Amino acid sequence: MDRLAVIKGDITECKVDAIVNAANNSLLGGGGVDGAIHKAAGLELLEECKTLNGCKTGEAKISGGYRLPAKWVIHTVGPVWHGGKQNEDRLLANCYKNSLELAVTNDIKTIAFPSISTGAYRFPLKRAAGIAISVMKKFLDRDKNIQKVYMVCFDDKTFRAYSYNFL
Ligand code: AR6
Repeated sequence: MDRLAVIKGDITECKVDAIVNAANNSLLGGGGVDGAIHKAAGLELLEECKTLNGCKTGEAKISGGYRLPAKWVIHTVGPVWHGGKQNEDRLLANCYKNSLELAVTNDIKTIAFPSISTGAYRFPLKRAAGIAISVMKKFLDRDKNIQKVYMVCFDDKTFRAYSYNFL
């Protein structure tokens, strides 16, 4: 699968058409990768996000990238982990699926994802990695529009989890 790569790095520095943000339902910013993306993009991103009317868990919305190297930001909201019986697996899969679908709709060819829900939202890392990689592989198998998907891991533990599932 040469159209999918697992890398270690900072997603705000990725030179791709779109980066994905692990946002919250308000889309008005927060900590973690969300905070880093807003900081790097500048206040205009927040201004545009105010017009998007939030986002439901598992869904995705698109904005400009402003001062980021990426032209677009796709905002998706992962599930908060509540033990696994509140549809968390499906909602996480929907984040990846809906973000990729929105990318295709907007003619985006290269896209970078962070590890959605595995920080503040406490989704178990190995389980999240399995879901993410399987959704991305399945999507790329049937859709030929997207040229490259990067899974961008911020730390070693995350990198190991996604690399393991990638093999
Ligand atoms: N580049 C790539 N990955 C990053 C970066 C970065 N610059 N910074 C952090 N990560 P989290 P969540 C990783 O908590 O669990 C926010 O406050 C981080 O190490 O950012 O979906 C939102 O507003 C972890 O592996 O997202 C929501 O309220 C991964 O990104 C809430 O957190 C996700 O961690 C969403 O929580």
